Amino acid sequence: MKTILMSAVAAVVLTAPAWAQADLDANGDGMVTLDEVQAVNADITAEGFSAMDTDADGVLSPEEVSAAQDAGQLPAATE
Ligand SMILES: [Ca+2]
Ligand SMILES: [Ca+2]
Repeated sequence: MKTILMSAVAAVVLTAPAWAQADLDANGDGMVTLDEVQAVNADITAEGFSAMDTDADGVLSPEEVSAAQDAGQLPAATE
């Protein structure tokens, strides 16, 4: 169990460098949906989400999350 957990953590670190959106990505699929954003900050509207979703694919990539955090549109990582 511990080995599996460590492997999962290592995989996340290797595939998603320089973004700490664990608080946002509730299901751990590497992308952040509107539902996941609103679970953290219910004040974020669909319009606000669209503004952060710069490539308009309906989910926030690590880069989009980082940009939104830099712009103050999302809460910064807590770790
Ligand atoms: Ca997700
Ligand atoms: Ca996107």
